[in-house]
Amino acid sequence: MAKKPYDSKIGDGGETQQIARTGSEVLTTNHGAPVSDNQNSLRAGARGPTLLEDFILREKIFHFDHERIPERIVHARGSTAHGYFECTDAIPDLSRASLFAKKGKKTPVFVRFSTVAGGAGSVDTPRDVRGFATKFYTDEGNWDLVGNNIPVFFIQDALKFPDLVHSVKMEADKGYPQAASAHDTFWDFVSLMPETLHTVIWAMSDRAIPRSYRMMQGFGVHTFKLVDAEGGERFVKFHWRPKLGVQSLVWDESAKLQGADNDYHRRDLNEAIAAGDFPEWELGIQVFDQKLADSLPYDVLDATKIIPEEVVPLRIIGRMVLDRNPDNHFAENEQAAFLPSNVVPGIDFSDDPLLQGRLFSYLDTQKSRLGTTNFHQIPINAPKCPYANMMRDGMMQTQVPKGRANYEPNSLDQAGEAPGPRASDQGFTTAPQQVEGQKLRIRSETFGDHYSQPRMFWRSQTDSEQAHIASAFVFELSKVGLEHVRLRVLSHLRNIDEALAQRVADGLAMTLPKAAVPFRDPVDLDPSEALSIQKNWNATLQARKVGILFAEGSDKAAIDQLRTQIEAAGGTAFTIAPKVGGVNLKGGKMAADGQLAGSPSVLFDAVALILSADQAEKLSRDAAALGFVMDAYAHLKAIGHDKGAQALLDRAGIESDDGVGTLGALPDLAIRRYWDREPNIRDLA
Ligand code: HDE
Repeated sequence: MAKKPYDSKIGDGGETQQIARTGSEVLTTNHGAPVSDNQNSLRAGARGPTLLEDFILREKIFHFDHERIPERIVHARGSTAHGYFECTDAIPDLSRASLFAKKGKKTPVFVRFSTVAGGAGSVDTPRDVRGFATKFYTDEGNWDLVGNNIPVFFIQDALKFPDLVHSVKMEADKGYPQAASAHDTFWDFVSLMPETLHTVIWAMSDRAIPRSYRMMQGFGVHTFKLVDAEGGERFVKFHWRPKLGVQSLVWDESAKLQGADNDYHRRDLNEAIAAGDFPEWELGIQVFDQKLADSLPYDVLDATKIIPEEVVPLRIIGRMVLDRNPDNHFAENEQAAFLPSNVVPGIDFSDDPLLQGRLFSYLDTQKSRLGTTNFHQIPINAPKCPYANMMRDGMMQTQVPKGRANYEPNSLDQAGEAPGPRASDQGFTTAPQQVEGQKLRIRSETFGDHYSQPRMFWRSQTDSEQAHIASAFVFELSKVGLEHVRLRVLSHLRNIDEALAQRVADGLAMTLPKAAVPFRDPVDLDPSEALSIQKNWNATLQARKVGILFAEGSDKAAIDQLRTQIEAAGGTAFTIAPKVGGVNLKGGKMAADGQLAGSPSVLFDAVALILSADQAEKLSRDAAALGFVMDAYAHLKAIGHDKGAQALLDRAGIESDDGVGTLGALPDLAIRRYWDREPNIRDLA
């Protein structure tokens, strides 16, 4: 074949090769015209100007120029997956929702996990609340449960949402910090709005640095209603419980992960699903009536409050399995539109003022982001059940309705024409509710206690978790330049817990100010075991990743054996060597999954060192190897090693403890972190 100027050169041999074409599909323009040359624009002569008539070039560049759509104002960075919900305990007595009607009934779902503050291209592991939005494609329409991994929210009234978001996003003048709450404006706002404190203390806890999307709880946050076939209604709160249990990172690790792997959570989700290791959650409900609501010392319509599981236990009614990765990020992530107003018969809203505001906001935002009222026709958003109405036309309309019945009522059927859809007795009905009162801008006094629940949260944590919370406050406030703001935060912490306030003040080297004057005096609520991650740790190797460091002369049999043991226990083994291509070992040659400098130990839950004495000596003078070991130790991870690795451990200053052991012990050690080690290696507040 004659060479063309656009033929690419490959290899060193100077041979040329036609750009690979696979498949038999013909490349066309958007309007279907076949394209003969996708390498050269139309020119007047080989070195002359490009011609305006080149519709192929113009269409391609025009489309490219408009590829981006506005990112979400919050929750811009997200990761998605498809799967199904299966009802495991039918509740027709509580709700007429068809997805809960029968044990074993499956409903397709689509989930989007997200961070809140950062832009779409930001990192996965900042300290932040995580979104947990689920779209159930039920046979009576889409139900979107648009929740978070923290069961409470910062504010009580939707009117404050723009202020909250402005304060946490990059500061308006500087354009930084990206994806971080550790700056003046956030702490200024929250310290002036004590209703934020409950969510703030959750955000300062390890809940805000999850290990994996697969290891997060999800919460509907608001109180909703379940409505049965007779119209009977009860209050409900929705909870997702991960099968793997809740696990979190430690702060230094999450900060370093931002350099090691921006896509840490997205990759974890994608790889797990691709490997057939399908993430799973249970759906639990807390159901209660008005009488119980009236008996509580807080208002169930206040989204800054939880109802502890010890007060209203969870009833598990289903499970969700995510078993399919998206094929296309844009179509199945950027274009996904979740709306809390998407409910189905059997599920209804409460009067929570934050929820009421959300019902408006999400519909509105889709028009701005997706550009058309017809965003529901985009495949990811479209119901999987039949839908029909008399809404017509608009930008990007893809449907071609037949006939002229675009109004109702009509009598076109009497003329033999299709009359179009009609409302049905079985349709969505709002449960009747007595509403009266003066028209006022007012907040109920029952929303006025801002300290009791943060106190309950603090007192429900282990010593180690409390130290993390206190240290997180110190870290964040250390980045706040305005001293009066730091003092104001301390004045609130005194009302939550004096010891917490004192620790944070000591950590900042500040003197405690007077306590803030509470609107309502806090009360001591019983601590709730369910609120601690460490007390509920699911000790398993399932979904945990072990990094195995080896080098020239390492014992191949030991590597193979460890890998087999880890995989048998449900974990993943990842090998790391100074060179990836393959090194000579005792017992054969082996390529590594990752190169040492690009595979720091923050990427793993535990590490193994399988090294000859010579190589351990050599690596003990290599910063990447030392960092690998020191970080694993500092991040409270199990370390298994053979005798040869001792020189590296010694140089890294590793002291033996329960988490440091032989290679044989590692699979058992790697199921948890070693919180007891922490006071020896980190100065916590
Ligand atoms: Fe959102 N929120 N939000 N939010 N939210 C959005 O909707 C909003 C709130 C949550 O993966 C936006 O489509 C207001 C609570 C998640 O696509 C926007 C208020 C909770 C997601 C919006 C709240 C959430 C969003 C941005 C106060 C937990 C991501 C783009 C009244 C229960 C969904 C979009 C996804 C997204 C508004 C409060 C969770 C602007 C006005 C409370 C998980 O419409």
